Amino acid sequence: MQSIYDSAKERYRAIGVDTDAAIEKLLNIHISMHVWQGDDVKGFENAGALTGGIQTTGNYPGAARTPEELMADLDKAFSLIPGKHKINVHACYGIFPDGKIADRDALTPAHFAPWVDYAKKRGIGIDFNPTFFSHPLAEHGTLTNPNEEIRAFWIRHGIACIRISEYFAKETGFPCVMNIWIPDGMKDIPADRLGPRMRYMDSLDQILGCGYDKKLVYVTLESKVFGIGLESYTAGSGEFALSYAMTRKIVPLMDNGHYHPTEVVSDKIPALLCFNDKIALHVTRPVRWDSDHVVRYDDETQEMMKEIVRCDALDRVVIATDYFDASINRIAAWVVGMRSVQKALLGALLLPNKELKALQDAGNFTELMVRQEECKLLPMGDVWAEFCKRAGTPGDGVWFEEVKQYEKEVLAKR
Ligand code: RNT
Ligand code: ZN
Repeated sequence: MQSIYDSAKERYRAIGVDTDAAIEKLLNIHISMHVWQGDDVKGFENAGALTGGIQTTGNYPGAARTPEELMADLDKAFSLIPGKHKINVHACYGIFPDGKIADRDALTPAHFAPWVDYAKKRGIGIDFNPTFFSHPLAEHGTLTNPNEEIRAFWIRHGIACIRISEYFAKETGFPCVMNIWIPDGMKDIPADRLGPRMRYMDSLDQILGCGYDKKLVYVTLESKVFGIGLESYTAGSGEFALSYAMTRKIVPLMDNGHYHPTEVVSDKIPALLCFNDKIALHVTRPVRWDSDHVVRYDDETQEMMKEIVRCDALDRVVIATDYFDASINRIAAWVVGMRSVQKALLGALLLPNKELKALQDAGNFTELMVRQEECKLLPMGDVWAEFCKRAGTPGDGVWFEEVKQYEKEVLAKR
């Protein structure tokens, strides 16, 4: 008897799509999974409240409190996510076994050695982020700060992070993507919009001027429209960040929570690909604002992944997740988000993209619409199940049992 997968394979073959090739491709797409979903962006510095205009809400039990707990939780999540991925670490996740916390400008590779051990043992890479928030000196701005001493502190932090990124790349053998995002901005109407941006530009120039190996470290710059308590002005706006990245030949990063609600990153991906060899993404889910809800298999996630695939840009777009929900089981949050990105990628790989483009170019818009609609009800779920099987990962309907078990045995005891 024909298996469910074989019958799905035939349906796809009828429209010219090779499901085995799609599965194979998906198995080789590595997504950078953010560690900060596991502990609500707290880190290991005992820094107190999360600042910088971002917010986690909820107090679901079981958040990781130590590096050991966070790493164990990451392992649990990775065991339920098909394929091999990378971890994305923030500078506030330095590890201080003697309890002596190094300030942000004094962080060294040694403070991240346990992360390297973790990654090496699992054969994965590490991406990195300087942390320009949740710190007493970040209260009135970091890289834009008019106080030169404070600004210099944050420049030193940026350079320290480049050194740590180089260390990650050398040790793991995978290039390290280092993303710069600062929250700097104003709650109310500024008297000077140019000054902070000029200082931001100069600070970034100083950080990048430290000298680093561009083959080991890809510096990305993330833009934003506004943050909580910073509603009127953001120094690192879309225009600022994109212009900076392009003139300095670093990589622009788009977080799909960082635009006006009717703007879509899916449309921006091909626009930026015209001019940039590489671009980077933070995949998140904004609900009315940059709320950082768990990524789902929704329209915009599908549309973004379609653009990456049909622009033939899987090796040019760096995909990372970025969200933090403290109101639900955090392992499930990781797994749902990562699997949703993968489902969206699979959906994109299972489209007859060449044929659909040809219909567009021929001006055959009626048939284009018909075919696009028909593709929606093809048996992608059966291909997804086969993908999970080939990856050796529990399929839908099975993996959540393991999360429940882990919650009972591990998380509930924290
Ligand atoms: C904030 C940005 C930024 C952070 C992380 C923690 O709005 O999206 O990427 O979420 O650095
Ligand atoms: Zn982001």
